[in-house]
Amino acid sequence: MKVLSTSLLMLGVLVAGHAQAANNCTIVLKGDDAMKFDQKQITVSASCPTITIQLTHTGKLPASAMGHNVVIAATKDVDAIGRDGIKAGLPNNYVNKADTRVIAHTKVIGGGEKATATFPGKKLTAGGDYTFFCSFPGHSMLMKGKLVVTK
Ligand SMILES: [Cu+2]
Repeated sequence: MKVLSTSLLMLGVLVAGHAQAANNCTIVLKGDDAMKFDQKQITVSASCPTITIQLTHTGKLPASAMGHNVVIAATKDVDAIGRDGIKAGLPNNYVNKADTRVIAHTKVIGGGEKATATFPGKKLTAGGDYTFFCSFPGHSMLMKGKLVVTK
C-alpha cells in the first residue's frame, strides 16, 4: 500500500510537471525578403514569468530596405502604433519609445540577423485580443498574426 501511494504521488508530480511545461513562453518568428512571417498564430501563457521573442530574418536584404521587427500590442492599437512608428523612423526601430500601447518589441533587423526581446507574461491578459506585427512602413498589412494568450 505504501508503494502504491508513493507511486501515485510520483505520478501526480509528473503530471503537474508536464502541465507546467505545456505553457509556451517563447514567440519564435522568421521574417523573409518576401515581407512575410512564417507564423500566423502563436499561443503564449500569461503565467510565464518571462516571455521571450526570438526573431530571425532569413532573407538577404538590408534593414533599410526590408527590415523586420516584432511588436506585441492589443489588436485595437496596431494601426496607431504603426503610424507613430513610421514617424519615429528606423533609428528608433519604427517604434515610438514613449508609446505605452507597445507591450514589447524587438529592434529592426536585416537579412541574416537575429533579435530577441523579453517581457513579463503578466503584461498580457488571458483571452485578450493581441496581435504580433512588424512596424516597418507598410509591412503590417502582411506581417501580422494573432497572439493567443492562455492563463
Ligand atoms: Cu517587416
